[in-house]
Amino acid sequence: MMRIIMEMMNNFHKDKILKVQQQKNFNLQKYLEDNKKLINSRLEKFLKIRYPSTIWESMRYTALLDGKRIRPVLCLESARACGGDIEIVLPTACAIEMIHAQSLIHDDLPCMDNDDLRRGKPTNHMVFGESIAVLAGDGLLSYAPQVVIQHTPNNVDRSILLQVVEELVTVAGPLGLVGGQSVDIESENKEIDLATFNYIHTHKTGKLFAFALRSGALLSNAPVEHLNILTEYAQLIGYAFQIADDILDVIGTKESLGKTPGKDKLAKKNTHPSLYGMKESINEVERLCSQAQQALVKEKLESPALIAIAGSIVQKVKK
Ligand code: GRG
Repeated sequence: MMRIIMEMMNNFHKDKILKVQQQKNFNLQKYLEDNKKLINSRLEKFLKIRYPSTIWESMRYTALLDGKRIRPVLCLESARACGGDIEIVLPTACAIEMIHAQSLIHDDLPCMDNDDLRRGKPTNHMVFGESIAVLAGDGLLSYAPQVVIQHTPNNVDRSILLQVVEELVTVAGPLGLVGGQSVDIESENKEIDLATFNYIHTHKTGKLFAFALRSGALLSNAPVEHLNILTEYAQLIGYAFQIADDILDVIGTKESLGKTPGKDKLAKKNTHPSLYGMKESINEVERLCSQAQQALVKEKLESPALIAIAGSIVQKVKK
């Protein structure tokens, strides 16, 4: 039954794919590299080693490994698009990467996905052992809001800061990543309905993407229309990003992914390609990213970087 509904939806979506915009005079690679350098230098400072050193080394290890830093980049870019000050959002951008790193450390543990490779290097528990890896995740999770509270400049309205911190801890917890992960684990080896499938995808990925863009806008005193459009953009590309991750798990290599491919099939996970088929999953990524771009254009929110980032998700799966 679920398959029939999905096929009907796919046919409906087929007609709706708008062209994904490509940014001609925008160097996305350089933009991403420059932003990554800035984020890494702040992460280095926030995660400087202190006593007890093993836990800080373990937290630093995964947080500073060579990942894309796409979530903090989105936070910075959201602020730029709203005319905000990058110095104000940098602590929050780093906190987002810490929460992401925590989810990767815990996701890789033997009791979860049991992976020995992440970001092209041995996973945290392979280097530091399981007990320290659990604590490193816990450490990053609780240190992230502390960084936002202690390092966001004092001229930021305290009620806005409170909203940012509240949204951050909500996204990291049972109403966000933890909720998505627990439903995902319970759904392994089972047929699930569309609502459950969407819940997993939006909570494991979409919510942190949405927070990245929302926090950048909130800390820049953006008007509510901008906040809403950036949230919509984030939800769309967040979903596309998760589908792309599912696709790359099938077609990617250990070298290109920096992690073990084929894990979803092994764990009999309900992924977009396993439910919809590969071709339809690629179409869906294109449709979602195009819709995200249209949302920005409609609201006249100018950001060549956000347009290019949406386009790059499509390119990743169409190569
Ligand atoms: C709270 C334990 C716990 C887990 C939450 C987010 C999550 C659920 C688990 C992490 C593993 C996973 C497959 C998440 C889906 C989101 C995703 C596509 C992660 C990979 O993100 P990238 O591609 O990785 O941005 P890099 O290494 O570039 O940062």
